[in-house]
Amino acid sequence: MSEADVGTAEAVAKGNCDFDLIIVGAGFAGMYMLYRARGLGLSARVIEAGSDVGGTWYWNRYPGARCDVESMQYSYQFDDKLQQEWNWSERYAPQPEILSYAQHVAERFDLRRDIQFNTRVQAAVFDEQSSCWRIGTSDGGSHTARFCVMATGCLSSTNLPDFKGLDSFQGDTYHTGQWPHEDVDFNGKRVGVIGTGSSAIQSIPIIARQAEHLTVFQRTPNYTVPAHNGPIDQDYVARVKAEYPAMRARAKTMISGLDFEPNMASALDASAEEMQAQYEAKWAYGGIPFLGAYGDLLLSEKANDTAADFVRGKIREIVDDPEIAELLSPGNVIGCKRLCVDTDYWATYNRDNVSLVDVSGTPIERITPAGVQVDGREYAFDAIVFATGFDAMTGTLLKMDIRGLDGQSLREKWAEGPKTYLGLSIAGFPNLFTVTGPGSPSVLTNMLPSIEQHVDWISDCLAYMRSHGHDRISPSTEAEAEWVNHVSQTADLSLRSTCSSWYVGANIPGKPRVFMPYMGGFPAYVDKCDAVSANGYQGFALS
Ligand code: NA7
Repeated sequence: MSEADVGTAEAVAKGNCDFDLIIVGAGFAGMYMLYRARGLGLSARVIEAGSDVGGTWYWNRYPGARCDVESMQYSYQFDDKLQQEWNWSERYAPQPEILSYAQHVAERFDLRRDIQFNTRVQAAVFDEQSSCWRIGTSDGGSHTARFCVMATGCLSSTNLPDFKGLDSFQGDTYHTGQWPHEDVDFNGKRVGVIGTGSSAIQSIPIIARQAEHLTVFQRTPNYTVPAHNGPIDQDYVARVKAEYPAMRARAKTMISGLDFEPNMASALDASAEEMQAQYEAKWAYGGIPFLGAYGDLLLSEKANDTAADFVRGKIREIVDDPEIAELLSPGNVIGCKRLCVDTDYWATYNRDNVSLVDVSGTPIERITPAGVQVDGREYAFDAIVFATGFDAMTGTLLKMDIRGLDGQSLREKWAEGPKTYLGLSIAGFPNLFTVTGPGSPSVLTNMLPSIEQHVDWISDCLAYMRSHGHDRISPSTEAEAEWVNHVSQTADLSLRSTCSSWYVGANIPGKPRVFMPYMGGFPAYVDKCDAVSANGYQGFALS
């Protein structure tokens, strides 16, 4: 769609926009933004590519898909009745339940009437004369709005590597991030899974139980810690519900935005016995809090090695075949890539119907009509599952043709990596906001509180603009450059920036290698955002 095709000529000529706000995406960010916009009396329209709400949890329906944040914390807190009335069934909520929760929120607040489903935004162009964003959509439609909020998610653009012969495969293919809505039955089938990231680690144990044979193609082994998932403890639920606001407040003081008790001591000061006991306790508790075993696990390689060694020991303990255990053992920094949380992942390799193919030295050569070819050998399958991840954080934004002042495109602006002010706004793109955009803590934190913090900040900003008679806001290039610099310097302090992960865009050929999320932690980030708004939106030009 070209710029000329986008927009309502009449509205543009009048200097009016069709809506105060267009929100792109009806996941948790878009839904809450709509709720807040309505509360401010603003007219808003949400445009959503899927046929219903839920975002990430609408698309990622693969077997075993589950949140790696505990249920009682992975929910909205803006409405106490909502958090009191909703009941989670498991410690870690499975995808269908999170999707039901999103649907419940949509119904409870009657959100769907302002959401246009099955429509993808293709272009967003700022019209300088009218100060309206003109949004062009896949159905050929267009709308104008004073403000545009990109609530497009961090992991919403799937990555399907450009394997030779991809289209030649005669069997069924699936991507974990675009899973069909119908049940997929692997019973009696020969299945290949490509990838060993979080999606693969969650789905492999379940596919293995169904398939006649499962072959996993692993390029880089990954660290995972058991979830110890199960039915949620009702006493715990009652305790949390009795003190939900206090728990939420505690979580906000944590770097991760998660309420748990990290041990801030150095691993290097612990004796071998203390360390073993500490890691065993964390392993028994399960999940991402494992990385809170010591305060320096992501700061010192020597400290990190102690945790990595412990997990490698667990792999050797669980996996019967020492050669397979060795292949499954990651050699890099634990927590550098996002730590995975699993149910029976390592033990799955003890099954007779599961094999592991190491493609680290001999990449997948091609997809053939019968299956996958590696090192001259063909593996035949009835189905191939691509668990190959996402073009994270920037992929979805850059798929759209977003143009700001002077027709500058976001693709040009971000050619060397994303540049934002606070991960919320972009110099040269007035009245455009990104929820959990690159340069904000986003994926390094519990997403729900981070989403709410961004949406609240944007809502307060819109209210401020209205009360001060402003209709345009844009960050200065200086404020943006300073923030980009700060994000990059902060990333350098942590081991997280040292490996080839999707945090740095290393999984996408040609993507600039930049650590995208902000590593400074949730509390420091919130303080910065609050200081910016308290100082009359410091770093922004308002007119
Ligand atoms: P990830 O974590 O990006 O994992 C993708 C996996 O696919 C990973 O093991 C990749 O290996 C592998 N991959 C990608 N391209 C290839 C090729 N060409 N050949 C072989 N293997 C390949 O995505 P997920 O969906 O699992 O998880 C994303 C996030 O969702 C996760 O971090 C949680 O936050 C939830 P590589 O490591 O690049 O060598």
